[in-house]
Amino acid sequence: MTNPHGTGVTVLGLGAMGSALAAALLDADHETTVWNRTPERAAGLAARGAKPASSIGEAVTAHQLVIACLLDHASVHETLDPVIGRMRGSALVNLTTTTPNEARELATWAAAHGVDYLDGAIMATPPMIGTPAASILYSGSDEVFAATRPVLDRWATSTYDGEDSGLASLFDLAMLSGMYTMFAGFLHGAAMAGSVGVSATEFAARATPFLSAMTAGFAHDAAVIDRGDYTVPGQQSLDFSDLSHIVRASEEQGVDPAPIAAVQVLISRQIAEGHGAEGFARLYESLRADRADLTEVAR
Ligand code: FVH
Repeated sequence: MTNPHGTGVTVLGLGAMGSALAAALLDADHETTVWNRTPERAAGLAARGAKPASSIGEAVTAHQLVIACLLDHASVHETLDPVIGRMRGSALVNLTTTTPNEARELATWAAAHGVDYLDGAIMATPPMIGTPAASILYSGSDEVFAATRPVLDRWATSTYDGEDSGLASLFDLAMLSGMYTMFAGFLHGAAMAGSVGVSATEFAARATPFLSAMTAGFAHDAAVIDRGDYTVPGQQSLDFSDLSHIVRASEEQGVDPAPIAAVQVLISRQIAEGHGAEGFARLYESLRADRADLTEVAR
């Protein structure tokens, strides 16, 4: 599909990530206009051939494809509210991290101003942009996704998750939730080992192969969850998975048991509801969005 938005690109936001995105476009000889709230940050890119816009109005009217890579949802509105009326007919690809509902709000707001909206979630760090290791998820306008692939593919492997603008963000944040919880678990283990003088480096060397091997269990648990039958033989039961001894050991070593105690809460909840003989994957049921008792979970 040819790009009705032309080949030139405007990049708004020249932080670590926005600068990496703009640099990759310059490397691929795209005409690139850049804008940053603090204009000095455009100097390095200008030296490489980018055109710094002298105002946000000039930036969003320079090209019909506008990329936003700002801090958060509020900064997107703060930047574009004054000029959205001048963007009718343009495509806005927003790579700023937002919640799914914030992405949907931006899509609705953009549509009300005649702007096609594609949301993106970057699964990479700035140095990875333009390398095969980078991945970016997209959702929202399929027309913008198809038309701008030659630009998007300069940065990363591009995956389109559907027309619901919130989906890219949802997958991003769901994966980050898994990652941060895993890292918190690792740090808790390191603190336990550290309580007897074991260095974090030594603990990491011992924990990495074990934890890596354990991720093979994701697919098994996923199959159990999707079948909805936690009684399938061969699973480790919740009664067997009681973690109160790890909580106790952590306290005995003077280490805050918060990460493992949170898991124990989920286990205890299922055992209390009579599911102790069922498999560990049943914790999923403790976390389901439709559980009324979850509305007060920490924000
Ligand atoms: N860096 C990373 O590894 C991650 C990878 C995953 C995706 N994130 C998201 O990308 C967005 C930008 O991240 P960043 O790394 O470029 O962030 P900073 O270096 O802190 O730059 C922030 C830019 O946002 C501008 N900005 C902040 N507030 C406002 C505002 N109210 N109005 C206009 N612009 C604003 C800031 O401008 P300045 O401070 O230089 O004037 C920077 O250009 C982000 O959503 C990550 O979650 C990156």
